[in-house]
Amino acid sequence: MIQSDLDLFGPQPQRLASHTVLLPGFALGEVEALLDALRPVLRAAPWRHMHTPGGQRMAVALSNCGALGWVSDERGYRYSPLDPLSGQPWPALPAVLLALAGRAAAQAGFEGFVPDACLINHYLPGTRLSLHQDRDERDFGQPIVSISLGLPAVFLFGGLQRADRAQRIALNHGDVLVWGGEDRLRFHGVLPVKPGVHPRLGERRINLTLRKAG
Ligand code: MD6
Ligand code: FE
Repeated sequence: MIQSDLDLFGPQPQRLASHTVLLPGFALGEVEALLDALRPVLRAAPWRHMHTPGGQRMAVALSNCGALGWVSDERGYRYSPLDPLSGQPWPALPAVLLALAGRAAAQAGFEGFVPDACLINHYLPGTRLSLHQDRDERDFGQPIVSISLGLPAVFLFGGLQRADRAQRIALNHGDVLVWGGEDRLRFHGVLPVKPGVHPRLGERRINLTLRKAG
């Protein structure tokens, strides 16, 4: 059967918009290496809940690795070379993450992507991420590579205006989403994560977004 022959190659990349590609299961072969690499990162830079400039505690817990890390406080959003909790530089970007991000970006048509920041988001069941744009990076010509682990989530993929209708995209364990070009400033968010227990990660979703921030 033609269908089962195709299945030998796994799920195919899906172009969701002109410069946005979902690579289903792209990270599955490297989950253990990624988790091994994240353990020391999270020991050095533990999960924390940051506050928005308006003073709201963010529901998502986060950390960073790489030369720059995304931080938010009463002064605003920005990338910083230092972890405000420790006063030390963020842990280095693990080689396995750098390599995976480069391969995913190339697969999606962005050659030569070398990220310098990885934002690590942690969701418990019920946690959501409200609609936002990623615009704290210096060069919007560079894509973002997003790796999803653990519980599934519904990603809201909107337009360039906050009020634009959003597509709903399922992001599952091991999926990689690459976006850039004219899609780079689309509004997006994550619906509340449904209760569940992931066989490898338990009651959590972890999302890694790799960026060229500086
Ligand atoms: C998340 N992701 O999936 C949050 N931003 O948990 C993001 O905010 C995001 O996945 C830019 C590009 C891809 C993303
Ligand atoms: Fe984002």
